[in-house]
Amino acid sequence: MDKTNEYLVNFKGHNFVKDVVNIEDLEKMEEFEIRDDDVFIITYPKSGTIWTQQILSLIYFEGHRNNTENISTVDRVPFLEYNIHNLDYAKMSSPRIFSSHLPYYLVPKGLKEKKTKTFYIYRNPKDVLISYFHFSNWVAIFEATDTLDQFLGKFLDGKGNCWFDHIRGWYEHRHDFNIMFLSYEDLKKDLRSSVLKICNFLEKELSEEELDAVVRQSTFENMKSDPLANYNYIINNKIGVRNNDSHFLRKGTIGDWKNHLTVEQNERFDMIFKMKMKNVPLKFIWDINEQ
Ligand code: PPS
Repeated sequence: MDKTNEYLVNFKGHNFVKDVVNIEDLEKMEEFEIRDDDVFIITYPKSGTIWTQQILSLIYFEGHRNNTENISTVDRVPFLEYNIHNLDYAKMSSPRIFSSHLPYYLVPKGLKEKKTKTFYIYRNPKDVLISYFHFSNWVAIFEATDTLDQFLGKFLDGKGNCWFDHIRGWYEHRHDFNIMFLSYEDLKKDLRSSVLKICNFLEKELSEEELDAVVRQSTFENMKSDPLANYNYIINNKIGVRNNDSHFLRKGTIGDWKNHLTVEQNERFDMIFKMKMKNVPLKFIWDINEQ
C-alpha cells in the first residue's frame, strides 16, 4: 500500500478514497465469498452507477420484498469496496446486489466462476470527465481542482484511476466473467428497452405494470426528487460538501462536455482516446441527437 496524497490511498496500483475505504477489506477482497445469485454493477465513477443501482433495486425489491421502501439505494445496492454503513455483507439475504468501481484484477475471484451476473455500465468519457470534475469540487473528501484544464490533464494521464485502463481491462477480460456491457447513453436514449435488456440478462420477467413502474421511478426527474434514490442527504450531512449549490444528480444528459471543453482540449482528448481505445469496439455516443 502506498500513500498517494491526503485524499487518496493506493492499493495494488489503484487509488481509493481514503476516508471511505478500509484497506483490510481490500486485502480480503479476492477471497470475498460470492453467491451464484449475486449481481454486480461495475462502473468507472460517474458513469451511471446510481442509476443502475436504482433500476436493479427496483427490479429486485419493489413489490418483491417487504420493508425495503425506506432503505436508500446505496444500502440496497452497497459498494463492495466502500462499505460506508458497515453492513455485514455475509449476512445479507439473497439475492444481493453490489456495486463497485474496482478494476477487473481486484474483484473477488469467485466472479470468474461465471455464475454471478455482472453489468459493466460505461459512459462517453468526456461526459464522465465533466461530471467527475463537478463532483470532485463539490464533495469534501475528494481533491478539489482549480481548473478544468488541470483536471483534464489528470484524467488523460489517469495515474491510479485510469478511465482507459478500467474499460479496456474489463472489456479484454470479458470472457472471464458472466458480463453484460451497457452504456449510460443506451439508458438515456431508451430507458424502457434498456430495462428490458437488463431483465433478459437477469432472466427476470416483469409484468407490463412492473416494467412501467421501474421506468417511471428511474427517470432523472424522479430520482432527483427522491431522497432515497440520490446521495444528496448522505453527502450533505455525513460526508460533507464544499458548497451547497450542487446535487449528486446534476444534469443527467449526453453531451454536456460541449459546454465545457475548448476546441483545443477536445482535440487533445480525441487524440488520446483514439490511441488508447484502439481495438476496443464498444460504441460511444457523444451527443444527445446522435443515433
Ligand atoms: S458515482 O459517484 O460514481 O456513484 O456516480 P454515478 O452514479 O456513476 O454517476 C453520476 C452521474 O449519473 C447521472 N445520473 C443520471 N442521468 C440520467 N438519468 C438518471 N436517472 C440518472 N441518475 C444519475 C448523474 O446526474 C451524474 O451525471 P452528471 O453528468 O453529473 O449529471
